[in-house]
Amino acid sequence: MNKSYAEQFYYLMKLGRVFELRAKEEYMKGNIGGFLHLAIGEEAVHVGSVLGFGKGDVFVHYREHVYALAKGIEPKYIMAELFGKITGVSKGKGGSMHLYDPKFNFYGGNAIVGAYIPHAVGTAFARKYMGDTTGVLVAFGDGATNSGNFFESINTASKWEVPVLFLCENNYYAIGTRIDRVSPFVDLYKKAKDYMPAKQVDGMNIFEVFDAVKKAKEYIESEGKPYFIEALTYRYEPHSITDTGDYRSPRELKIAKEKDPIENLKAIALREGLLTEDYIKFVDDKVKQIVEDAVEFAISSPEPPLEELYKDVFCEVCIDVVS
Ligand SMILES: Cc1ncc(C[n+]2csc(CCOP(=O)(O)OP(=O)(O)O)c2C)c(N)n1
Ligand SMILES: [Mg+2]
Repeated sequence: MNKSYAEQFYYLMKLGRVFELRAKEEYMKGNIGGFLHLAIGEEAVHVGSVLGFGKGDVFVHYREHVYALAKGIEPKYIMAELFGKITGVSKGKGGSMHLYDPKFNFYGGNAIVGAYIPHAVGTAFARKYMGDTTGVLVAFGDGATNSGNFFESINTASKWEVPVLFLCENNYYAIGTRIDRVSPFVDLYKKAKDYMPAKQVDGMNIFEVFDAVKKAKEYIESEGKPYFIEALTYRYEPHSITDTGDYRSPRELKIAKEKDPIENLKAIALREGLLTEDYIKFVDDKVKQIVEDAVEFAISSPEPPLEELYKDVFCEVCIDVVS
């Protein structure tokens, strides 16, 4: 592992955390409406997978702010989207669950559990069909692995040899339902292992996530076949901002926080000489400023004008076809 990666890991994980904590504050003030799902605690999976995957399309769920930041979308456009402003990445019409920017190969942001897994398989199939070997990354939760979309996708990707990396974030809960209440086994890579190579990694350790994803990417692109990774992780916040989270004991939360992915990275990187205390301080100050600027930008941006209401709702080509 080189220094430059460790620096990017720290910068993006810290940016993600500060961004989300600030978004929570703004939600409480009433400046952000709708839903807000925070990924605090899961940053090693979100940042490590995007950087490990490198170039390629990414499809994710509704807990996607950190994925979007890691893909390179500017924080101010994400914050403005949360505020419902026209300068937002989806023109203020998508909100927190629908961040989307094809310029960054970032295809969401999807509110429906598991619904976009087949989209990722279809996209990877299309790329392969057209002679492009670039693989596709799709991330989803433990809950999504109980859906029909998930099983249909792993079946099709395996049979048709589609280069998709399936990344399951096992944070043990689907809203308030613990995984052992709804799945016959809790090691979720077992759901895919008869279809494709499948492994489990420590999702609180960004080095482990990064390495596993990088190797998986090499595999899917050289073989043209799928791969499955289960990352064990934990979300510190309740499912969404309107959830009480009281289905988890304070003790369970405390134990999870002892493995904090940012503290974990700091400890390893300082020990190995990959980060310095000065760099950490520099990043801590810088991300605070970036996030404050993003909030300022969001507050001062206008709301979408009325005439935007029906734009981007239907595909223009499709409208031509049916009219
Ligand atoms: C098809 C569908 N069913 C139910 C819901 C309601 N819902 C939203 S999030 C969620 C839990 C998903 O849990 P998981 O896949 O583990 O992801 P996590 O929230 O833990 O990241 C549910 C049931 C939904 N959005 N879509
Ligand atoms: Mg979950």
